Amino acid sequence: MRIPRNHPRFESLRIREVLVKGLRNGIVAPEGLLAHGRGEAFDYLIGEKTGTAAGRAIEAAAAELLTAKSPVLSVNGNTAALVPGEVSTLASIIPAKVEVNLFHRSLEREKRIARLLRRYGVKDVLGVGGDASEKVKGISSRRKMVDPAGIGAADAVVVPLEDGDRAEALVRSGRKVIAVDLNPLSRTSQAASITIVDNVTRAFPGLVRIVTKLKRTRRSGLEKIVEGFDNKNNISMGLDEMMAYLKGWRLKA
Ligand code: PTJ
Repeated sequence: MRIPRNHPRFESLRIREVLVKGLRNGIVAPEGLLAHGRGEAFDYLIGEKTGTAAGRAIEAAAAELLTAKSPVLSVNGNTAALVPGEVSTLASIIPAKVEVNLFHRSLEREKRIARLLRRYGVKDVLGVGGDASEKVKGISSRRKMVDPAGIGAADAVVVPLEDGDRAEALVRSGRKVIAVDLNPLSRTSQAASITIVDNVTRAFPGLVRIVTKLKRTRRSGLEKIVEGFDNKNNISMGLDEMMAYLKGWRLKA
């Protein structure tokens, strides 16, 4: 469907169309549309913008990724459909590896996502088919299989639109987990080391911007940013921002 540019909900409708197209092209799982619906509802509650707390989390995540020895961006269907270019740019500027890791696993979809990412410039897409040969302990879903060259060897993993089990297991394994999740109450958000409560469509361009800016910062400066970040406090701050935004609506009524 062609959405008129002057439609007041243009961006939201555009994103929906991208996901529907992704579903038709075998990139997005049907469940991905439902997950997006939940995400959209939370996006409404934060005013569909990157708040101060999310901005802080993006800065801490950028610093974490720039100081990690072996950072990995984990990509699922929704992320591949929504921000393929930003995944590619971010991977090259950090630099980080890119691994396909699906909750609703299918070889066909893994291959399609890998092809899409390669088209956007990712040279080496990990985790496809038999390449995901290592098991992460404590995950019951098929997401447990990871690439030994990617998440298997990673010390920091970016997990957009994640399910709680894997986030918890990755944290337990000693890895730093950076979640992008619009729901601040999800198990993923609560378990992650750094939680970016923002739409992946804003968080990834934000990460690209801040990583580019911090790339020239000394390691000690980056470590200071990471050490000064408290995830629980930051999530609370984000919830306060959300409530203040909602209160604004109450006064309008
Ligand atoms: O491609 P697959 O097979 O790996 O499947 C991907 C989905 C998203 C279906 C799978 O990971 C899943 O079922 O996820 P959940 O458990 O529904 O969690 C998704 C979380 O992402 C929810 O908390 C949503 O609020 C949130 N979310 C949805 N859309 C966005 C989002 N967060 C950030 N940006 C979004 N655009």
